[in-house]
Amino acid sequence: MAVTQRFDHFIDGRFVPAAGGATLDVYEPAMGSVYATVADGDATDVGAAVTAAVRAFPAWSATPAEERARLLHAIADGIAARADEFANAESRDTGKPRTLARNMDVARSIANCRFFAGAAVQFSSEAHVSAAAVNYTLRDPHGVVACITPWNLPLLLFTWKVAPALAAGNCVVAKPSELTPATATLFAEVCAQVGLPAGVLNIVHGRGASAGQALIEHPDVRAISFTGGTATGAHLAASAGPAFKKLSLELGGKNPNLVFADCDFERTVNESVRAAFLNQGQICLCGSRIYIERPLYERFRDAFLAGAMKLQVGDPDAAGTDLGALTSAGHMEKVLAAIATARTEGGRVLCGGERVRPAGRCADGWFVAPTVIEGLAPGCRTDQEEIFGPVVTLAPFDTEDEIVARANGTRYGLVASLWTRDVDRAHRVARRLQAGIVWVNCWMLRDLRTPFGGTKASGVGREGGLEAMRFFTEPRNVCVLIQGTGNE
Ligand code: TXE
Repeated sequence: MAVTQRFDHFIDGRFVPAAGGATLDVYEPAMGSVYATVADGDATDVGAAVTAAVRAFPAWSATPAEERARLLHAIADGIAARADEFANAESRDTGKPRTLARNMDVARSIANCRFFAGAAVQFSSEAHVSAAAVNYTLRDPHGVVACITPWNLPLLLFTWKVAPALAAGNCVVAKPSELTPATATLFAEVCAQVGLPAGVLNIVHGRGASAGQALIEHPDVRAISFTGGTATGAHLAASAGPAFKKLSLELGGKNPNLVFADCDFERTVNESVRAAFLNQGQICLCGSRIYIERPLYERFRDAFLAGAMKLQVGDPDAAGTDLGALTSAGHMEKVLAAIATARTEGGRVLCGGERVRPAGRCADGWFVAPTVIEGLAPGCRTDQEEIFGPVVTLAPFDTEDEIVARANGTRYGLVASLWTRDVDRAHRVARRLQAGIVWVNCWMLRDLRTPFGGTKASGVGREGGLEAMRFFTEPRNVCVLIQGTGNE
């Protein structure tokens, strides 16, 4: 296939190649072939981007919140006007179905920009009044902040970080995943069109170990918002911690899905299938460990299997496709290796378990069939490690205590779902689960005002709503004595 596109950095309002001229290949996962190149940035490019951001900061931070909000709405309008183009680019770059890119990634990205446009003008700070004094808290933007994003939801997570950073008055240097640079480039085009001042948003492409590392080490970068793998998050914390940079880390998950026998059966099965396989299972929120109360086990398993086997795997451009390709060949190999491990651990593969080669143009794409496994013992690797693909395990349980312990028994703590009609149980179990988010009788029902993030190895800090605005600002308390009250 011809290489038809080139994705450059966006620095100081202009698209520029890497200073050293290096590029990386960008693959179309559904075809397994190269379709574009992307700038392979290094410390020189990061330096230029940070310099532009530092220069832009005084004017941007002094820009009235209403004007920052207006620009974020204009960016949202710009994405909406080109929604199909964004969706096609996201689908081609990631391998996900085009309709999913349109209905989830692009729609949520528009919502992210609008939501934080609102936050820019509605953000307020606290006052603490005592007999002797009034304390009030000023919240200033940090200056230059880094937003580092992964390949599974490229535009959705990019806007989830960049929009609040800009809303709070920061200038941004963003580094999208080197695997999926396309929609960040379209986003930069929109920013330039709507008149976002040069240097306010800069995008440096390239590998994590070079461009990403230079970005987190740059002394003028005061805060880092990162979503990605847990190992990379640990590395970032070790690099940025000694420089006392503010860090938000959204990392992996191994999320339990607890199905009680009194659940709304049909809804639970349908939503559990969606939770397991949406975006090819490549969402940190996916429910990959399904535990079913024993009296319901066989009925649930059979219905779940039927649902999984109905899913169409194939060409992301085809209207009926449910699952597209995984985002890289390396990741596909990792997922297939995890399935092999499950087999050696005694797991029975009930469906899937292998690569799929669709007929036609996608025969060399990186597709894996929806895979359902049962029969694994608690504590095995498959029950512990994030697979991040279309692979789910089923196991029965007998008691509430037993299942809470098993649900909590991994190093992760991102999200959990539980399915029951017993309202007391719902509240009781939700309180005991070690997770940043617990969904009851639903999955991935998002309200952008709520705190979003995980505990344990799933991360540090929260995004969403005011949490994001607080992360992207530095509080300064001002204490004013009131003389003459007799309390001074
Ligand atoms: O992500 P990385 P990887 C999980 C999933 C996956 C695993 C590894 O299990 O298999 O993580 O994925 C940048 N300094 N998730 O290795 O490396 C990198 O360039 C600065 C869960 O592909 O974490 C990219 O932009 N930046 C996750 C971003 O970090 C660095 C989503 C994420 O890449 C860097 C994705 C460095 N030293 C994977 N090294 C989720 N929580 O949703 C890398 N990067």
